[in-house]
Order: sequence, then C-alpha cells, then structure tokens
Amino acid sequence: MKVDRVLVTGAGGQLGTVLVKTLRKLKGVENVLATDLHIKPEDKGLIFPLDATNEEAVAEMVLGNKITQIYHLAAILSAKGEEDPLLTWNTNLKSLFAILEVARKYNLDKIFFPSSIAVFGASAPKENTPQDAYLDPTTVYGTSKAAGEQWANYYFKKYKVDVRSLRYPGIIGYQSLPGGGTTDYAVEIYHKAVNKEPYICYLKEDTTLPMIYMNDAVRATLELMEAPAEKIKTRTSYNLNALSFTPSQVVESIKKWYPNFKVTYKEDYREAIAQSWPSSILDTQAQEDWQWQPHYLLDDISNEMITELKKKYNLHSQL
Ligand code: VAH
Repeated sequence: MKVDRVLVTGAGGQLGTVLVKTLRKLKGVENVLATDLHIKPEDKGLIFPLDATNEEAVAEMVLGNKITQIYHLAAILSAKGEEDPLLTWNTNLKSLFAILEVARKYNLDKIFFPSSIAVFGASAPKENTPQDAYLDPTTVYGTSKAAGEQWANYYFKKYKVDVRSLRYPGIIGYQSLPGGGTTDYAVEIYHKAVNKEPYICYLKEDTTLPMIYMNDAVRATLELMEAPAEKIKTRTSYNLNALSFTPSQVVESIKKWYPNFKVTYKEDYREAIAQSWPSSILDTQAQEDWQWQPHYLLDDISNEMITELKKKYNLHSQL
C-alpha cells in the first residue's frame, strides 16, 4: 500500500505545531517532514529550514524526501501583514506558486492551502456569510488568500492538481502561540487568566468574530484531506464554521473559573480589521460535501484551555 509522505511548511506556527504532531500520529513520524523559514531553538532537529518562496528549494526537499503531499501553512497573517504589504503579498503568493508548481511538475497527490474568513469584506453579509459571497478583503493577507483560492482552483481545473482549502476562522489552542493575527486576543486572554494577570484587549468588547478550537480546526483539515476526491466540490476554499463570540463573552466564560479576572478594552488598528470580517459563517457546503461538524462550544474551549495552560505553567496546585 502506498505510504503518504507529507511536507508541512510553516510547521513552527500556531496551527503547524499541532498539525505536525497529529499528522505524525496518523502517518508515522518518519513520514512527516516539518519545515519553516525560521527555526526556534527548541525546534532544532525537529523542524528543518525551508524558504517556501524558493521553488527550487521546495522541489529539492520534495524529491529528496519522496514527498507525496504538502500542507502549505507558511504565510504572513492579517495584522502583521499590514506592516509591509508588498512583503506579505510576495511571501504569501510566491510560496503558493512554488508549492503549486512543484505539485504540478512532480505530480504530487494532494496539497492543502489554508484560506481564511479574512477573504470577506464589506460586500459580504455580516451574519451567516455564505460560501459564494462576493470577496472584497480589506487586508493584504485577505487579498492574498482570495487570490490564492483562485489559483488553487485554476491548478485543479487546468492541471488536475488536487488542492484543497479551508477558510479558517480564528484558531484557539493551548499548544502554541499565534503570531500576527487579528484573532490572537482569544489565545492571549487565557494565558493571562491562568496567570491571574489582567488583560488589555485590543478589540471592542462586543466585536463578534468566528472562531474555532484547535482540535476542531485540525480535525476539519484532516477530514477534508482524507475525503475521497469526488466529494470535494469546492476547489477555491470551503467556509468552515464552529462558533462565534465577542471578547466579553469569552471573559464571562473564563470568569466561571476565575471570577476576579480583570479585562480592560483599548482598541487598536486590529479593531478595524475585525469589523471588516463576518460575525458568523455559513458552512453548508462543508457539511454536505464532507459532513463537517464542529464539537467544541465556548465553555468546552475555556475548560480545556485553562486545564492545559495550568499544566503548561505548572499551576496545577492552583486553587
Ligand atoms: C488572523 N488568525 O487573525 C488569522 C485568521 C480569521 C483569522 O486568518 O489573521
């Protein structure tokens, strides 16, 4: 039976950290190659250096390791992306082209390309944003993901490259810190709570955003990628829904564990980005095509985040 050999780019990132561990459990450690542009000291020997914008380097890594699938997570996210728009565009698109060209030239089995709710803008319905809403993103990151979706669809239609994609909401997990996103508050806030420190939230307390717990996000990714090709009817990117909440709602949830948790609100430039995104997402196609169903609600997320972060900070003796 053919063995899947997987390359992950952006493996040191928030999602990559967990996806690599899960893929290794599924496919075998020896069959999952984790790469990133920058290697944290603790990841030396576990994650290998790769500039995903360099097609030659990607091809060498793929051929040298007999790779059959690529999960291309490397990207500059929404908030950080606004600091240097052209770098964001070049990084996000040049790396996607490198991956798509290597997949085409060497006939790889499957490619995963993460998109985001950041592809939506003012023209999309704010509530229950549908799969086929008009895309007018307000950030370079969102623009790069909207363009990337079209290129994924093109490579599927023209070259039969099996590219699959999800429009992730904000991802919340305890295993890794997010970097440069607009939804990062929803992770930072739990770290502050378990350390009994106050938190200054950079979004307004009533700004609703679509979110997903890491375990659901990783399961959705693998369920999409393991689904038979004929079930995948959307080759741009699937809307993915789990839950939506405001900062004040997550504070109320956390207060069930930390009644004295203090949060103040001091909005910054990320509030305008958040305001341009949907409050909730309709993912009918994902439900119909590959039976997507989320599991985690807000209190389930708080329960697991707090339990695991207390262990991470050695606070299990905490009352
Ligand atoms: C960001 N976490 O904030 C990412 C994500 C929907 C948000 O794309 O940029």
